[in-house]
Amino acid sequence: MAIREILEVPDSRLKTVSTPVEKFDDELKVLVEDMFETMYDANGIGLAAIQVGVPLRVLVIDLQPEDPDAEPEECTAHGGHSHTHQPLKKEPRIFINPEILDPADEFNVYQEGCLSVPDIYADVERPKTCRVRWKDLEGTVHLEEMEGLMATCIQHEMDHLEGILFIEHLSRLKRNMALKKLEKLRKAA
Ligand code: GNR
Ligand code: NI
Repeated sequence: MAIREILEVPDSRLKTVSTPVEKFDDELKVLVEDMFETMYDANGIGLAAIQVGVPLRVLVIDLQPEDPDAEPEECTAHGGHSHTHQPLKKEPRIFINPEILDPADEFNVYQEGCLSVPDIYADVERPKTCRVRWKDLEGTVHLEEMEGLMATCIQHEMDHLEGILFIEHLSRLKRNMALKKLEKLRKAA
């Protein structure tokens, strides 16, 4: 397992249209493992393979819902003072060669972020629900109706497979403001 480098704008590789997986082999399993490790390390809820520079139609998602039954746990991770929070119940999901079917006519607005556009958040409108067909690591086909954050997230990830970033859904004015802000944050860092 390894954490891989996440590509950031304006890296032109993020504009690649990714190609379908044809070989369901050990190399694919290693890619998926590394993608999960990279995503968890970056505190993301989803990751497309192109974000680690691999132009294949592979997505990982973990919305990490809080486990309501779990005991709060002690945490001293962030520089000293101890506090408690609910531990996260991991719910890793793998989507290979995913396709979106029947996007709803009704739209939902969600404030999105992207690991490839760090520290920028903006409202994006997308179909509220959709059906998704995909393959797992064994090549078995699955079909499921998605709603809520999962519908939003999988559509954000599907965009990556077409070389599209969430900021491309914004008006030119808002997109330029976001890119200027990113430039400024980078200079300050
Ligand atoms: O971590 C992420 N959060 C997020 C929030 C709202 C909508 C989509 C996302 S996906 C993003 C991780 C990422 O960049 N995936 O491509
Ligand atoms: Ni993203």
